[in-house]
Parts: sequence; structure tokens; C-alpha cells
Amino acid sequence: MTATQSNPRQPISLYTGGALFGLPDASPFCIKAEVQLKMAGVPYVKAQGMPDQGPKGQIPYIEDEGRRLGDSTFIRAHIEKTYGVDLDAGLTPQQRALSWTIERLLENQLYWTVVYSRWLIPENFAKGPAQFFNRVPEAVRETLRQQVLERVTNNVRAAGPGRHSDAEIADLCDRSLSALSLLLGDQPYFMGERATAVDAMALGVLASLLTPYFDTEVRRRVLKYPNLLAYTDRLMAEFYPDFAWEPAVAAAA
Ligand SMILES: N[C@@H](CCC(=O)N[C@@H](CS)C(=O)NCC(=O)O)C(=O)O
Repeated sequence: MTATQSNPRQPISLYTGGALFGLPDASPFCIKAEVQLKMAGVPYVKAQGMPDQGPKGQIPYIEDEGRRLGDSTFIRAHIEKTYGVDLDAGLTPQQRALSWTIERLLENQLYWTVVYSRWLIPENFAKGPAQFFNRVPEAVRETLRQQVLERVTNNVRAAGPGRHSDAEIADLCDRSLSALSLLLGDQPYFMGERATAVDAMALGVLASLLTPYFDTEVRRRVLKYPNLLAYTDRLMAEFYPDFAWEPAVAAAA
């Protein structure tokens, strides 16, 4: 009898924001965590999460064997260690370093452009994050909505984009998109022929920038990079075959 048979692990519970805004998950970090679980082939069930119930005050978080763990990077480390997988198997140390660097660009810069586009452009806020508060009791709904908007505005300012104009944000984003497009080239995945960890966040961020649900200048900028569009459509079909993703290549045509 193997260790797994004598002591079967329960599937991991992955707590996320859920499908929204034309995306399989409203949060790029939740897409990253889910795609990495899929890449690892680890059984999981998806559940609706609330940031304040996660150990880091954010989504995604997981529950595994009764223990809650937050932050997509720590979730990845836990999966790799616990299940004996390496999502970057076969990569050289230089490729692993490049992978980490690309992931930081996606998480520390482009992610904040996503947040800016949804929260700080009033039309997008109204049709997007403002709806998160619909189930809050009416008496406090507007106050809470404004409090959270103020907190996110401060975060986006601290992260950088909140200090810039719409055009400046789009220009900075474009430089990163251009770099990503060059690095991807005509390869199927960022690190070559096989999907590795970095592709999970790349899919999360690119799909979040590309969803037609929000009309943004940065979306128009991404639409200029055919290889990034084809990549996003391809990975969406690979990792979310049942999700009705609106193909980006068609939108650009
Ligand atoms: N470093 C975290 C970032 C996660 C994150 O920023 N989650 C956002 C949703 S996309 C969140 O929960 N925000 C709520 C908050 O910060 O209060 C990770 O890798 O998981």
C-alpha cells in the first residue's frame, strides 16, 4: 500500500474571487494560483473567498489538511514541496532567474495597471468593482464602497501608477508589453516549448488587461501585440477550456 493509499489527502480548497468581468477569475493572482495547481496536476476544489478570511488579508488563499495559506507565491512553494513537483523543471538557473524577473514585472507593475483601470477610471469602477458591494446592507453600502475605493486609490498611488496620467500609465505599460512580446517571440510559452510557472501569472495579467468588459487605453495597447494575443487565447483554451473567453485575436482584427 502506498503512502497516498493509506493516508489519502483531501483535495486542496482554493479560495478565489470567482468568475467575473469576462474572466475565469476577477483576480489575476487567483488565475495564477489556479493555473499553477492545474500545471502541478494537484486535485483542488474552488470556493468563493473573501480577502479578510485569508491569512494575508487577500485572495487567493488555500486550505490544505486544515491549514490556511495565503499568497500565490507561497501557495506555489507549498504545492511544489508537498506534492514533489517543480513547475520550472527543465529550466536552467538563468531561465529560472528570467522567469522570476518576468513574474515580478507582471505582479509589481502590470497588475497595478489592471487595478488602476478598474478602480480609478470612474466608468469602469461603476460597472466593475462598485458591484462588489451590492450585497452589503443599503444603509452602509455607499460608505463602505467609498472607504474601499479610497484605500485602493492610496494603494495604487503607493504602487506607482496612481501618480501618473492615463497616457503616462499606458506608455509605461506599453514598454513592458513590448518587452514581453520580444521575450515571448514565436515560442508557445515564455520559457519555450513547455508551460512553466511564469505562464500562470502572464495569463492572469494579460487576460485581465484584454477582457473587453472594460474599455481602457492599456487594452488598446495590448491589442497591438499579435503574439501576446495569440498566447492569451491559446493558454485560455488550454487551462480554461470550458470558459467562454472572448478571443483577443478576433478583437484586434
Ligand atoms: N502577493 C499576493 C497578492 C494578492 C492580491 O493582491 N490579491 C488582491 C486581489 S487581486 C486582494 O485580495 N486584494 C484585497 C486587499 O488587498 O485588501 C499574491 O501573490 O497572492
